[in-house]
Amino acid sequence: MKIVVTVPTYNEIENIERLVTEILSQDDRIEVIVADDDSPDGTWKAVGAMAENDPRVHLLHRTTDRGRGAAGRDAYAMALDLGADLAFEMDADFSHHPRYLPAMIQALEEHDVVLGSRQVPGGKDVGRTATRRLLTVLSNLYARIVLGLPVGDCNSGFRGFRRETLEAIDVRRAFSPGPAIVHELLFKASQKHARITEIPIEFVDRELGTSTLSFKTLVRSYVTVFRLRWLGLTGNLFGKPS
Ligand SMILES: Nc1nc2c(ncn2[C@@H]2O[C@H](COP(=O)(O)OP(=O)(O)OP(=O)(O)O)[C@@H](O)[C@H]2O)c(=O)[nH]1
Ligand SMILES: [Mg+2]
Repeated sequence: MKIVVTVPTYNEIENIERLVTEILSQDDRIEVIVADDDSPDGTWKAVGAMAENDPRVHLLHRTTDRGRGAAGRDAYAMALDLGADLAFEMDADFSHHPRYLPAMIQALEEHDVVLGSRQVPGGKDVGRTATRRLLTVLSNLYARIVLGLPVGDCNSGFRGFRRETLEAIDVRRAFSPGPAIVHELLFKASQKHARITEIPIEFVDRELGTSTLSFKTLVRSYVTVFRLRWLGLTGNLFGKPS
């Protein structure tokens, strides 16, 4: 069985080498794809050097169409091309700790999608300001209600899919350029009746590196959530067959 863990990165030089090493140490079957958008801090160079010495490390160096969503989509496409049976994604800043991967891998024996979740018993949001936590809770509630998602933490960018589910939702045609890709993939999977489960994680605030989250990105994500609902209602969520 091949397991691929994808990590979108933008300026994560302070985290990436340690993160990739920790991910690989969780399970011998894991390979890692880092999808970097030509980070000015040279994250892609560090990953390129790791990839030269370790066949389990892959660099997806993107130089056009920058964005968290587009990078995530291309990373899943590459995971499928590599023959992944299970494909995961996680942030590079250690908010998502690799130690949860074994339990998430196990969860995919009985489910199609697994989320690392702050919103189930045992899950936590550590080190964030009260304002930031409130923002998370509200945006989560918003996405849950608008999209009717049967999960607690639909904002979670720490998740895994079975190959068949990524194929069923045609992940190569995901259209959200930014972070709303997490809602897009989850909504599409639920529309395809995927069995979704959540395992509790302690989500720890970024210690090193800089956030890419801006007010503009946030507002765009809210608009995308609404658009997703509209596309779902009008039967256009999956587009026309290509
Ligand atoms: N390839 C790529 N990755 C990105 C881009 N923007 C963000 N990322 C990565 O996506 C992940 C999540 O971004 P973060 O900046 O941590 O966003 P956040 O967790 O909402 O914000 P913080 O709380 O400040 O950490 C990280 O691994 C980033 O490096 C982008 O434009 N392209
Ligand atoms: Mg983060």
